[in-house]
Amino acid sequence: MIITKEYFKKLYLDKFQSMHGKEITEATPMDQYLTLGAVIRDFISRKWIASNNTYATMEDKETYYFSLEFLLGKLMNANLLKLNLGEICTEALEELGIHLDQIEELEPDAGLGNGGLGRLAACFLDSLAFLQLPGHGCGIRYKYGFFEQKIVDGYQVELPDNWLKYGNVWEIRKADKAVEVRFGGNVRLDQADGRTLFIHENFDPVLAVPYDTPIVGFRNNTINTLRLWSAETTMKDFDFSTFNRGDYLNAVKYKYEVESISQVLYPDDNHLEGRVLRLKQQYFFVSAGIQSIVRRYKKHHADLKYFHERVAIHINDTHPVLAIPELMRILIDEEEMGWDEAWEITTRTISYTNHTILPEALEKWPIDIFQTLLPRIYMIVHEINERFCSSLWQKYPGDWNKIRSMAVLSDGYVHMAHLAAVGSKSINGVAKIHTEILKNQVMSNFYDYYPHKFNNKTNGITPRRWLLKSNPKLAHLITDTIGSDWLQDSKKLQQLEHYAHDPVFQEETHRIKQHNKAALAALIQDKYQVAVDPNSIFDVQIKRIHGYKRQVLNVLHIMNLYNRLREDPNLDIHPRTFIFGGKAAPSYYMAKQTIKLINTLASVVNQDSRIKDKLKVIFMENYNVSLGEQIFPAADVSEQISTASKEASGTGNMKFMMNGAITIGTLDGANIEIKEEVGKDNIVIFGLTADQVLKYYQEGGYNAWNLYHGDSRIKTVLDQLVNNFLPVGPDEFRSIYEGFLYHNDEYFVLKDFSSYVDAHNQINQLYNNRYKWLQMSICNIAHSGKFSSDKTISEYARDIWNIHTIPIPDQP
Ligand code: DL6
Repeated sequence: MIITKEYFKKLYLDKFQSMHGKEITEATPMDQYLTLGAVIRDFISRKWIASNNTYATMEDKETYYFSLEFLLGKLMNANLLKLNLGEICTEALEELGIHLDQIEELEPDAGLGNGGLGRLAACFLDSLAFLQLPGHGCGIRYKYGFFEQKIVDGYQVELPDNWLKYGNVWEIRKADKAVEVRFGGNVRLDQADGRTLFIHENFDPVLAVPYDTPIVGFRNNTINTLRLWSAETTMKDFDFSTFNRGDYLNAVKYKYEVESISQVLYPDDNHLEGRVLRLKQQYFFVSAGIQSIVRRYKKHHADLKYFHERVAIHINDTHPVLAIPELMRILIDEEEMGWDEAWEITTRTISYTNHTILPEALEKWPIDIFQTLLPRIYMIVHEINERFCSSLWQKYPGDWNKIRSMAVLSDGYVHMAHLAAVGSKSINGVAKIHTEILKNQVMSNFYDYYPHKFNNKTNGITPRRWLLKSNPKLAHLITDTIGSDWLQDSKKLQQLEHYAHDPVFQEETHRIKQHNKAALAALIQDKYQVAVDPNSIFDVQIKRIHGYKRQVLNVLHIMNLYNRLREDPNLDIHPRTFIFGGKAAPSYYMAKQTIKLINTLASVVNQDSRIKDKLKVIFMENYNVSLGEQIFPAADVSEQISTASKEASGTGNMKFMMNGAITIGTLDGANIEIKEEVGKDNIVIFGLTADQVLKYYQEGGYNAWNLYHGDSRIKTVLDQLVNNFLPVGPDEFRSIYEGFLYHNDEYFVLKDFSSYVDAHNQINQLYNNRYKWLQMSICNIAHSGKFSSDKTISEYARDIWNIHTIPIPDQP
């Protein structure tokens, strides 16, 4: 159906009246936003129903991506793009005196994730729908998303992210699909018909209510579903009969406790948060999700023994690993299946991705807490462990150390990664090097035992959001140059290689980059009253603040550069603007001090007129998906400087590359594959390799003290942290200083300092050769298709899930 401007206007006006019951002239911006959301939803609804009907009746498999995090960002503009309604909508609204970009501003970011892992889940959903694959998300509808970051006096302050304050135009509450999830209580054994029954009693019931968000396919008819669960009480509010004697306070307390399960996202990645509430969250959404999948399966299929032929369940890291015992529980306790058959089905249904090798992030739960909260699930995990350990005994008789190191239950803990490895059919890492480290170090015993389960799936990003939406001018230039096929197949971006040396294309690319930089400079001026020159090199590090990501290495290099400029203000360098953004986990002291350090340095450097504007430092507050969409297109240099071996993959590196930034990076995570793809001349690599780092760790580290004394640049910048050079007390950054010298520089910052400085000098030289720089930049864009999440998801679909393209028919 052709949608005309007039038709769109009519839809909008009708919807406005029916929703708000007043004249359009009286509309508030929020009315306008909500109306447009409802109009777009109407476009989606028919396709959504058709997609669900098609999936329900097809003879094929669906996949469910279970994740504690989905970092979606804003959806309005993205949905308009995907429905190909952007232009018509903009023009129609203009005629009504409404500016689309202004009302889009009102949409809150759906920030239901911490960073890489949650954003990856969002890109994967986008690609599933793009590829017309039947694949859905399952997670938690947090009332409060990832906290809002304010910078006060240079420090991070956390504010709640009340993203649902004005409702959510995209979701639909499905109260009729609610299920009960049970916590606590005890399990009584009984016998019936020669079977042992496991009767869970005295539990606390929690009602899991699903809210469905449509995941719109790009210019096709597919609409998949992201189902997010919200925790509610099963009783009616203040149902005093449940609380004998009308115990008002206990009723309120109980309601509060139940609702707290889906209240807030834990703001920590790469670090285990060992609170019971977190375990509750994990079981809550997993149990609700699996119950609803089994229910849907049974509606259309008679026999559960073919469940794994119709359903694939993927667990995004170990957070949803209780999917394994929960599916076992349902098959055994509710569907009366025997253990062996249930285990066969479960282990053919579930697959697992590992996203980190940091030991502090590997989940384990004290057995007593686990058993008290989930008594029946614990019994199942116990049985899984018994059977697994006895099969280990067959293979490694007498090797107790090995068996203990692999057991699901050992040393008083439930080891979630071990449970995932035992109960999944596939275990994948997220970049080649990461998978190798998993196979050869972190999970080497499991690799020895289950070699067939291990495989690599290098991460990817969606080009719809990270190029088409965030950098429309570049997207248009690409389409004008090579045609629009790249929108359907991002590998086609490679054709841009032919234009890497073309002066006209180079100039156009440059013009767009300058436009994007000017827009970011204006934003910086507006928000922070700092003038940054769009002709300076925009050198960007935006990601979570973490020791291993080494923002501090970036800072030490800036301090060194600043020292050189102070000594010689005529130093021949191209002016640089260093831009940082990222949130620290609220309880991570060193990360918070790193933010304070960046802001302190910025306050010194930005005011120093002696250095003639050759250096600026900006910390951009509250980095989130939407801010990223403004920053990636404006970057010249992408900082990917983690300690080699520590960054599983990284996906920011791919977003920068797709927008033409040059990577300065270590041989870590997906940087290695980016280098392979663009060639060594189109990336700047420095620092220790993963093998060297791992060897140092085995040997107990290196001697940072000697480096400090042996390199005057290092000594100067470290001393400047504690000698009143910065306008803070001498102890403000002492912990950072001592981390290097007295705790032996855990992340090898000083060890990599010298080669990092050299790499930056190389960046400076390269940038000064505009022809060479633009050629490198275009080469990066051309090769970024390799890192499209479409490619990644095609591989998951083919190798792990065995799902297929299911086109959804056109709707009248
Ligand atoms: O796989 C997505 C993303 C990787 O790109 C990052 O390298 C990695 O640090 C991140 N891992 C986590 C760990 N959370 N847990 N568990 O966020 O995953």
